[in-house]
Amino acid sequence: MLWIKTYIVYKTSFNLKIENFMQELILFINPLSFLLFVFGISLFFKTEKSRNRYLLLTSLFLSFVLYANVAFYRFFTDFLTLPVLFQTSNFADLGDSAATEIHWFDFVYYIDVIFLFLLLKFRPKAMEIKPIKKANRRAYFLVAAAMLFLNIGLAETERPQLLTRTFDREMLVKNLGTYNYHLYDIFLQSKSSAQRAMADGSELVEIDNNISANFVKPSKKMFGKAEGKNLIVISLESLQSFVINNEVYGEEVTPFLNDFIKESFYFDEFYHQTGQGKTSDSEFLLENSLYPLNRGAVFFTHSGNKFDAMAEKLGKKGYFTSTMHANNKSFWNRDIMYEALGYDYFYSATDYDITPENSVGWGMKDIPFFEQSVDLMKTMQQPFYTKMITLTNHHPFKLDDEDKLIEEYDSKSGTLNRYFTTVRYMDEAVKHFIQKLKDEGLYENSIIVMYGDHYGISENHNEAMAQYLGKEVTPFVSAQLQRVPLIIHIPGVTNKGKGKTISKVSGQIDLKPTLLHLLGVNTKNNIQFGEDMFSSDHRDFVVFRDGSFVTRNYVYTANTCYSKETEEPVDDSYCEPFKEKARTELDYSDKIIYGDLLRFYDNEDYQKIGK
Ligand code: GP9
Ligand code: MN
Repeated sequence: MLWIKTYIVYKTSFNLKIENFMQELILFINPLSFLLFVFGISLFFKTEKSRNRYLLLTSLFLSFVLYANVAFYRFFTDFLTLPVLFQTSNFADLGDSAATEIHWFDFVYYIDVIFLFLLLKFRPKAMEIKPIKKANRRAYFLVAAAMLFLNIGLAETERPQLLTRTFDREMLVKNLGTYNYHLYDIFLQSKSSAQRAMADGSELVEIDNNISANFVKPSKKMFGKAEGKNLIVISLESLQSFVINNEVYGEEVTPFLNDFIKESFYFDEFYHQTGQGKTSDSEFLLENSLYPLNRGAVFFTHSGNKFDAMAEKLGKKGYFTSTMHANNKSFWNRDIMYEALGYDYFYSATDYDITPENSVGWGMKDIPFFEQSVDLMKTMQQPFYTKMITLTNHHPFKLDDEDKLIEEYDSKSGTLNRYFTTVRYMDEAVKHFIQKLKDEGLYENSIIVMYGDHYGISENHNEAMAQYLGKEVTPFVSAQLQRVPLIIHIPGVTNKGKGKTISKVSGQIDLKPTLLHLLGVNTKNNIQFGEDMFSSDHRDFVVFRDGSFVTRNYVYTANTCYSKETEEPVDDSYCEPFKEKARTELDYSDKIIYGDLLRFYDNEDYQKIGK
């Protein structure tokens, strides 16, 4: 009964997008494995009375969990997570809103429990069963385990890396079921709580000393150059540098950006440093100048941490801070994480007018997204900082015919072939956006920063990529392909042809100090691993999340040291001096996140030990 009820609740009380038969099937079977296990425990009970009591209480408890999600969903269109329940600041809001979302007719959510209760009371005979043999019990649990593996197997084909990447709660619930999802959530939470509990402020001292010793002074010329201006950061989905100033069959892939670069600072040796958390990892880097994690998305695993984010700092400086992204707000746990980063507001799917006509693939198309965003921007208090996240240039790179502005490439990889067309569309969208900013009078008082969030073409497409590039994709070339464009436009500084290409080896970790310095905010005592990219002291060095790194002359990847000049392997000793630095940085950053060390930063005890 609970199984079928859960499925009915899925279909009636949550808004789960089901795209095909397989997804429907997974949804249908997903409560089963957990319920079989939990109710299976009753087979061990010696007396009928205790067994029945166990069944009834378990049904009641699980129905309550399901119902709590329903009530929460009514208000937040999201599923419960432990951090949400335990974040004290959420609690007051929660209580209030939960109360308004509870109705008398909600007893139907317990109808099976009521039925079970009545049955036990008035027809106990119907509940009698003979004691079960050991072998049968074993067979029962074998079936339950098989069910679990079937479920996980199907989910894995539908959503590869579901568990390691933990994309979205809706996806977890759709694929694993509410009950398993809660178990998984408890597991994630207890793991990070344990690591957090074991940490103390003393670890921060060494890290802090190391960071202070390596602090790079801001460029005198650029510090405060854009003070008081709005900051518009655009995360360009899956945009890699190889398409910039490049063509497909004689047509430019990014005609607008190619021009815009000439009116901006363009960093052509800038790398993404993301891991499994993809877009969210790039946001994490931008905001904190810390590395994301080796596995999983830090947005999910450590949203309860204390951070010292750019959004919060700018907020303190009087900026109105927001993110604009026309997607489900719980994707990458953004709604929760943005609170921790100190954003004032998150313009998500519900703030946009999204229709089937203006959507493709993952959701709202970039052109209408930008258009509606500028309208929202007009209502913002100035100066503002807003981060916009585009969506159309996302795998599988699908476009409606009318949006295809150039021809697809022709190789064995449909993904790469289509990629050029969606990049071209995104370029067009940015062009419209800039025009609209000008029309609305926002252009001249805003600095505009654009960066590619992470790669779009994975190594699975090396063969097609080699065909396009006209050379083999060696590990060296692969590392070079992790370059993403970074464009910084500062009105009055870079316009009218005064742009400049800067070829410093740098990465997303450098964004926070660079941008804060431009806006006149010092970062001297900050815990950060990035360096001001305009400073002449900035070191040519970038570490990838997997430990690979790039220096001015060398690339270290796949356990091999490559010379940038010859693109060939060279003696390991050339890379040796940087290995230690790469390892230490990643290690320190991980320690900060796992131990939630920034919570000690303002703390008096820390001040005593530390400074
Ligand atoms: C989803 C968007 C894409 O909201 O940010 O996520 P990705 O898969 O690129 O991380
Ligand atoms: Mn992305």
